This record gives sequence, C-alpha cells and structure tokens, in this order.
Amino acid sequence: MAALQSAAALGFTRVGLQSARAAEPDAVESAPAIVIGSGYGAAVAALRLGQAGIRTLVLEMGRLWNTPGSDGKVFCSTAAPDQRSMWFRTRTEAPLASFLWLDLVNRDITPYPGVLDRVHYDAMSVYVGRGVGGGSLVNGGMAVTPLRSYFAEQFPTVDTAEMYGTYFPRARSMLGVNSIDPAWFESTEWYQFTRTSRKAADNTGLKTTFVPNVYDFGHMQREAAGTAPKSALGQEVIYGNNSGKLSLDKTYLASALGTGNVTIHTLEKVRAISRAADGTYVLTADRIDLTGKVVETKQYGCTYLFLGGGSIGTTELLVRARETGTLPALNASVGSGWGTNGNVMLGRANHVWDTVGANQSTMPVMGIDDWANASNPVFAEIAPLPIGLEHWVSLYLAITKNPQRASFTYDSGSDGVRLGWTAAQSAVSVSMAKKLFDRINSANSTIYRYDLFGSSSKVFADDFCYHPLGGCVLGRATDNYGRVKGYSKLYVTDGSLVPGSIGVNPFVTITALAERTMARVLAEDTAP
Ligand code: FAE
Repeated sequence: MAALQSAAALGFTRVGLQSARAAEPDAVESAPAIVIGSGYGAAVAALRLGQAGIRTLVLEMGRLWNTPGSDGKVFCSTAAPDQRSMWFRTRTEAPLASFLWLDLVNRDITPYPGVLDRVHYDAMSVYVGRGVGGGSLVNGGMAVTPLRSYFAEQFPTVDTAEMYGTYFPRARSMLGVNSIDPAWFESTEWYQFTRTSRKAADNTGLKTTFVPNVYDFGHMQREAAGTAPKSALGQEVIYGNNSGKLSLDKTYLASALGTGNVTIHTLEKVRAISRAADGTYVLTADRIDLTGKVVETKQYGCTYLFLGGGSIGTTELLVRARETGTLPALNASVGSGWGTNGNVMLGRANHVWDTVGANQSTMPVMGIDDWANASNPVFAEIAPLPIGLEHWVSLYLAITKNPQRASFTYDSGSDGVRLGWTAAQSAVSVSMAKKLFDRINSANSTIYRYDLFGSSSKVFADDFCYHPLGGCVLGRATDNYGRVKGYSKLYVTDGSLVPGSIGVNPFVTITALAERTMARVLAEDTAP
C-alpha cells in the first residue's frame, strides 16, 4: 500500500494539442498507454506495460482504499455497513435481503463512493467492485482454475497447453493463491458450516472439492488464535477486507506502481472514447468528488488503449462508442455474448442437529462439483452466512452451465446501455440448480429456506449475479488476443472476453487471459 500512496502522488504532463485538432479541448493529458479500470485485466495490463518501460496511466472511477475512517478501519464489515459499503446509495443492497423474512440486513447510508456497486438492468443486476483493485476488493477470493476441457470448449481458438502450462500458473503465482490446511479445516469451528454442507453432499453421493483462495490462510489461522486482527473471521468480505486478503492493490498494482512507469488516477470515470486524425485515442473522463458531483471533465490522449473496466464497464464504453459514431468501425459482436456464469444463490435448512456454527469465516474453501454430470452440470460454492449466531442455513452460490446469452444495446435517452437478459433466461439457471439441490434435500430430508431473498418467499436468487462475463468476446469482438476488431492499438483485457460462462469463479481465468494478451501485444505491437 505504501507503493500505492507514493506513486499516486506522481504527476502527469499536460501537452498542447496541435491546431489540426482544434475541435477538441485545447489541452489534454497524454500518456503512451492508458488503462481504463483497475480490476484483474487492467492490473495485469498496467504491470506488464510498466515493466516494458511504457509510461502508463490507469483511470479508475472508484477510490483508492487506503485511508482509515473514524473507526480506524479502511473498510466496514457486513454486520455494520456504513457509507463505505456501497457506491452512492441511500440504503445498502446486500445480496441476502432478509433473514426470517425480516429486513435485518440492509441499513440506511449516506451516498458516497463505497466499494461495492449493484448495477441494475431490466431483469438482472450485477454486483461489481469499485476502487483501485476492482472486484478483488469485494470478492470471496476463490481462485479456481477452470476444468481444462470446459476452457477448451469456451475458447476453441486458444492454445490450452500454453494456457495451462504458462498463463494459469503465472496468474496463480502473481495473485498469491494458497490453500487451506486440511487438518485445520477439519478442526476449526470457523468452517463447521462447510463441513455440514459437505456431509449433505456426501449423503447424496456428490463430489466435493477444496478450492484455493487469495486470502492468506496463515493470517486466518492467526485470526483464529487471536494473534491477528479478525477480517475473514470478523464478518468482512463484500464491503472489503481490512487484512488477510491479497487484493490487487497488494499484488499486481503494487508491482505496477513499483516499476515507476505507472500512475493511477482515481474517482475518474471514462465516458467517451474517440480517435484523433493521427490514430491516437482521445478519452473524455468525469472526475467526481466524494459526493458524486462532477468537478472536472478531462480529456486524455494515448497511443495504446487497454480496456479493463470489467464485463459491463468495458462493454458499455464500446457499445456507446459504436452507436454514437465515435468508433464507428467496431463490429456487431461488440455488446453480445453476455452471460451470468449461470449464477444462482440459494439456502437450505439443516436439521437442528446439523449445526453450521455461529462463527463462520467469510472465505469459501469448498465446492460441490457436479460439472461432470452431462445432463445437469453444476459447480456450487459452499458460501458462508456469518451473522454471529447459529441459524442452521447452508448457503450456496451455484454456477450452472446455462447456455443463455444476452446483448447490450445503446439507450440514447440515458446515454447508457440496456441489457436484454430476461427472467426466462435466469429460469434456466434456476432449473439446473434446483435439480441438484432437490437431490441433496431429498437425500437429507431437508428443505429450502424461503426467508432469505426478500418478502416474496423467493428460494432461488436469480435476479443478481457476481460473475458478469462477456460483451466483447475473444475471437468475435476482438481477435484471438483481445485486439479489438476494426481498430489498431485498442485492446480488451477483462471479463468481457469470456463468452458468458467458464464453469467456476472467473478471476483466475480473466487474469491468465490478460497475461496471454499482454505477452503477445508487447512482443508484436509496441515495437518502435
Ligand atoms: P473488475 O474487477 O470488475 O474491474 C473493473 C474496474 O473498472 C472497476 O474497478 C471499475 O470501478 C472500473 N471501471 C469500470 N468502468 C469504468 C470507467 N468507465 N471508467 C473508469 N473506471 C471504470 O473487472 N470471482 C472469483 O473468481 N472468485 C470469487 O470468490 C469471487 N467472488 C465474488 C464476490 C462478489 C461479491 C463479487 C461482486 C464478485 C466476485 N467474483 C469472484 C467475481 C470477480 O470479482 C470478477 O469476475 C472480477 O473482478 C472481474 O474482473 P475484471 O478485470 O473483468
């Protein structure tokens, strides 16, 4: 974090534009390379550009999360959310809306650039991280490498041997992936909830598997022993972790700033991209203050532009650029091929003797792996519900092989995009999750929980997702390496490249693909 603080102080040169570009503002800040966003794809781009000696500017719409609030902590916990929790809201919008049908979970808050956003479309809302580090600040840290055969199915033009031999190992090592000590897992009260879910899966004849994480399990054991401050064991996760988690600001982005070639501007949202006559890119970005007011509109120029705003951020920028005519040569695939990674959340009620424990770690470490079941492939993460009391709920985030895809369209009224995803498309994920969990309930004589997702007794939360994927799919909107078709020196490096589904939690895949893109681009495109 010290690296981030010192590098954030670095300035940027203002250069005058030539008169040929008189229609544009008379001054821009320019850099050879600009990266939009600071999540996984963006962080990889920034580091590799910086290491190549290319001066690079990162534009991130969220905050740099390094300053403690009045409670001495940078982030707030899920148990006591305040303004730091969510992106400009008057009330939190947690995924679990209720407990015993009561609205005990959400709180009124003051609008502020908080770390978690929930972006609403007509029939789907998407959770994303906001801040330096993007989704890594708010996610559960599950660092899963996809099944090789499914990766090959989703990316038929990508060399899987190279991915599994070079880029996945590189991504895992850079991200600091580690695994829980199985002996500690079996003995600690903090994973009783996982062992209870595993027992239910075992009784059904289903396979469970440990999943690695970027949370430091050594730190977690010290939390349990009382020798480190509690973060994962202190109900911290979706609104940020104050310690323990290797989010991108501690890995890729810290290294990127360490090269001395990378600068990050925060609270700056790029809203338009165009191309100048000389082929360089011109960006328009709104700088906001902590109340959300636009205090300055800036213009940036660059030769190389890397889009890492995430599946919905990048896709919105490119759809708008195509439809408003600022990048008219973008092809028709831009905006399409979007999916939820088949996400559905649900809870089961355990028998009174099958306790889940009042103390639960917020970091998931196990999944039920039924992906090999060709008639109903599902991978279900065993999720925590850490509310500090015994509640007998087993919670899951199911990743189903839902083949449905949707497209984004430009809405000139709002200058935003609409997502064509429908409730019927979510119903496909629900039906797959239900088939698996009906089996589990039947084998264990248990039932679903009806009280967790609002007052409507909804069992399957199918109206939000954590894993937005696609919109600028590799090989369709881009070439086989993320170079955007129709333009040179324009690249996508984030979750937009993944065609709607990858079968497991996606950030390791996004990171590895970005490593592959950067290796190719730096070898072929940036020579003088
Ligand atoms: P992402 O990390 O979303 O970063 C995009 C960044 O760009 C953000 O910081 C934005 O603020 C910024 N941005 C967007 N538009 C603009 C703009 N116009 N101007 C300036 N900045 C902009 O993109 N995945 C896993 O693999 N394991 C997990 O355990 C897991 N748990 C999750 C839990 C939660 C609650 C959530 C929300 C997600 C979870 N995910 C998990 C998903 C994972 O975080 C997500 O796939 C990645 O963060 C996506 O990486 P990208 O690089 O695509």
